[in-house]
Order: sequence, then C-alpha cells, then structure tokens
Amino acid sequence: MKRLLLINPVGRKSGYLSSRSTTFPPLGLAYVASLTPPHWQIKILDENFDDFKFEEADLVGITAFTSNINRAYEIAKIYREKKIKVILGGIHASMLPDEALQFADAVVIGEAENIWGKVIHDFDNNSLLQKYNGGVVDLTKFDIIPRRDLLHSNYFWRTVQTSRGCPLNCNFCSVSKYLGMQYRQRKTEDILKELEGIKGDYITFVDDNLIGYGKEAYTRAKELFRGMINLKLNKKWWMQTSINAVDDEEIIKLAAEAGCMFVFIGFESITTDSLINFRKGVNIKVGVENYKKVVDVFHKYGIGVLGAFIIGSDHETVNYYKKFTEFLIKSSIDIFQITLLTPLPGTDFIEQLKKENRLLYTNYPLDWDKYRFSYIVHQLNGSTPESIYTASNYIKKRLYSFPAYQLRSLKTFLNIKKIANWFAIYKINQGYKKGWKNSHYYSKYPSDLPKNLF
Ligand code: B12
Ligand code: SF4
Repeated sequence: MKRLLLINPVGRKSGYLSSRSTTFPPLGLAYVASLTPPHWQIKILDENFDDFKFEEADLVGITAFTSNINRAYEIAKIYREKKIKVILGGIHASMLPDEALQFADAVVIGEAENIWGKVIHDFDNNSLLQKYNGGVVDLTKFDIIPRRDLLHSNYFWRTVQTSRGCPLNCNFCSVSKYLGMQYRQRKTEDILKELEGIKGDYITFVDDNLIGYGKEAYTRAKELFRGMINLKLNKKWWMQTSINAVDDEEIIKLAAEAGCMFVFIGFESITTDSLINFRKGVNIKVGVENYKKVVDVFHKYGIGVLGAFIIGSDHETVNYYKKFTEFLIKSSIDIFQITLLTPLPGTDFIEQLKKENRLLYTNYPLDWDKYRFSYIVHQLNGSTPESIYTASNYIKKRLYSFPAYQLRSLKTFLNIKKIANWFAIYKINQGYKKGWKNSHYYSKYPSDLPKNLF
C-alpha cells in the first residue's frame, strides 16, 4: 500500500493555540483523507499535539493558513530534500499558489472534493501537474464524511462544516474570495447523518455562518435544528453567525433547544465609519445602537454571545479606546475576541494597502508569520503599531481584571441561566485571557493609555 502523510503544521503556539478550549482539528485534512482511494494508507500528523518527527511516506499533503505557512514550507523542505513529493493545499496556498509552488511539487487551489482524485491519479501515473484548481463544489451532491478517526483524540471539539461561501465579501476577509460569494449549503439529511455518527458531545460548526442569509437559508437552519432535536442528538455546540440571525427568533429558539451554547458574531466595530471601510453592510443595516438588542435575543434563549471586534483602523484615538472599552463592558457580550486589523493575502484590503504603499512587512514568505491578527503590519493613518499594542493591552486588561471579569461571568450566568453553557463560556474566556497573556505585546507594552499617545 502507498503511504499518504497529511500534515497540520503549527509552529508558534500563540493566540488560539494556547488553550485546548480554543484549539480545533484540521478538518480539511480529514476531508482529503476521505477522498483518497482505498489503496492508500493514510496518517495525519498534527503538530497541535505531536512533535514533528520525520516519517517515511510516498506522498505528503500539507494544509496551512497564512499564520503557519512558514512552518508548512519548513516541513515541505524536509520531505522534498528526501525526494518525497509534497502537495500544499488550504487557504494560503489557494490565495498565493505561485509562492507555494516554490516550496512544493504541486498546489491544490480551493476545494479538494472535485480534484483530489485526479491529483492522486496523476501521482500514481507519475504525471503530477503543478497546479490543480478544485473550483467550488456543489454541496447538495456532497455526502462525504471526513475521516475523523484519523484526527488526534485529544481535541475537545469535533468540527462539522455544513455550508461554504459568503455573499458579503467584507474587505478584510478572504472567505468570499476563497469559497465564492454564493452561500452553498449541504442537505439537512446529509448533515444529520454525519452528526449522528460523531462520537463526542461537543461540536463546533466551522461554517462562517451556520444560519446564513435570507429565507431559504433560514428554512434550512430551522430544518437542521429541528432534526437535531428530533434525533435527540444531545450535542452541545457553537456556531458562527451574523447579526441578521435574530430577524427570525424561531431559529434562535430552535438552536437553543438543539444544544447551542454560544454564538460567535462579527460585530467588528462600534463606529459606522469603520464598518463602512470594512464593507460590513449587515452590521450597518442593523446599527451599532442595536448590538445590545441582538445580544439580548440570544440571551433570552440561554445562548451566550462571543463578540468579535477589530481594532487598528485608521484614526482611532485614545478617547475611542476608552469609549470602546466602556461599550464592551456594558454590552452584555459574554466573550470578546479583539484582534488587530490584518491584511490577508487575496483580500481587497491588502490590495488597497499595496496600492497606497502602506505595508510595513513585505519580506515574504518570512513576514507572513506576522500576519496573524496580533501584529500591526501596515502603516496606520493617525497612530502607530506601538499605540495599538498599548490599546489592546489597555482594553484586555480591563476586560480580564477584577471586577469586570468576575462581574461579566456573573452577568452571563444571570442572563443565560444554563450551567453547562455558562461553564463553556467560562472556559473560552479563560482561553482568550491566556491567548492575550501569551501574545508578543502583552509584557512589552504598557496597559495604560497616556493622554498624548495619539
Ligand atoms: C474554523 C476556523 C478557525 C478555527 C479553527 C481553525 C482550524 N485549525 O481548523 C479557529 C477559530 C481556531 C480559527 C483561528 C484562526 N483563523 Co480561522 N477560520 C476558520 C474557518 C471559519 C473554517 C476553517 C475550516 O475548518 N474549514 C473546513 C475545511 C473542510 O475547509 P478547508 O480547511 O478550507 O479545507 C478544504 C480545502 O481548502 C482543501 N484543503 C485544505 N487543506 C488541504 C491540504 C491539501 C494537501 C489538499 C490537497 C487540500 C486541502 O480541502 C478541504 C476540503 O475542500 C475559516 C473560514 C473558511 N470558511 O475557510 C477561517 C479562516 C481559515 N481563518 C482565518 C484566520 C485569519 C484565522 C486566525 C489567524 C484568526 C485570528 N484571529 O487569530 C486564527 C489562526 C489560528 C491558527 N493558527 O490555527 C482566515 C485565514 C486566512 C489566511 N489567509 O490565513 C480564514 C480563511 C477566515 C478569514 N477571515 O479570512 N479559525
Ligand atoms: S467576515 Fe464574515 S460576513 Fe464578512 S465576508 Fe468574511 S465570512 Fe462573510
């Protein structure tokens, strides 16, 4: 039998990867494994848990985001020096296939389902091409169950994907460029079949938006949640969605009954100007003044809210950060993800910065290490990277110190009144706090905002 070694490179364990509650399995590799013909023996080497040790293989496949692409290139080099062919896939290689090809024998661009069979066929026939474009997959004809048996058993969360693509195309995000602007959904019966087969009680839906946009998507979400309830799956889970989800409260009610513990929502900013720059139309439509109402709807059904916000937009001031921190503390949001605006490859944002000659780190691929949402990698109008690190420390110190941290936890309990959900939220909060304390700026920059900083 031929041996396929699939690798999840990790490199630096910072941010999310600092804690088990915020570390997730490489689902893409489990899909690639399930697409591989039976005459292959497959292993997933996952640096989240296992130290890298060279293992013999006939073919190596590596996945990577931008933040871990250099580790992927390092590992690729080790195998290629031993004349073992390496194929790179995933978001970074899809956005920059020519760069990836300098470190690999072939690159799979986009989704693997329609193309991996050909890649394997070509490898078997010694006729591997350099680029394979997977295009977008029709998810209604998609009943592939990823090989979770090959994923490391230490993960707390099992992950499931039910849709791909996003119509919103925010300027800082690569999802619409990567997976298209059409919101494609798998059939409910396929998803339920997959869920029934999952061992483990805790599930993360890795969809960018499990509920989706518009009537058809809302109907599917209700069907899915009703199916989970009827099958008595008893899973505890969380999802990403957007603030339009509360348009139809029945969805939220059903999600709660189906086991939803908390939702991840990209609120992004509390200023309309930044939302306009981000092209986050759905948030502008609902309005910053209504964020709290959105949170309240989830709380009404016992679901917590993880609010994602971005700092580092042009023209943010000391006063802005103070106002922002006050807003967060009063918002009733249960968990915060506050990241630093980062231009990702393939996005309109990076293209704009290139045109304006504002990128500070362009020694690629090495500098991709800094494109991980905890560094400022572009020239800011109105402030400096150091000011943003200080601002981030300022905000997080207030969110994670006495009394705000403890009061938030108490408020969460009073708002959602479900002990299991509260406990999951508590653990995730601990994970984020640890991620901040492990960040490169935590001990290097102050956490107080001097009046004249910017
Ligand atoms: C779930 C998720 C997370 C989870 C889990 C990540 C994980 N380890 O899987 C968490 C919350 C931890 C996370 C963290 C981050 N994420 Co994230 N995340 C996602 C999300 C929503 C889904 C990823 C997923 O599981 N997809 C499901 C699988 C099945 O799809 P897939 O991996 O794309 O794989 C398919 C193909 O790409 C291909 N494929 C993949 N690998 C390979 C390899 C080979 C050899 C082959 C042939 C094919 C192949 O086959 C698969 C089937 O078609 C994506 C958005 C998206 N829709 O892709 C963002 C996304 C990947 N994340 C992103 C970012 C920026 C981050 C962070 C840096 C953010 C931060 N604030 O810190 C961190 C990085 C942490 C880290 N180093 O791991 C960006 C990445 C952009 C980039 N250029 O790197 C994305 C695209 C979202 C965005 N806003 O643009 N993320
Ligand atoms: S940030 Fe969310 S809403 Fe915006 S394009 Fe990305 S996935 Fe879609």
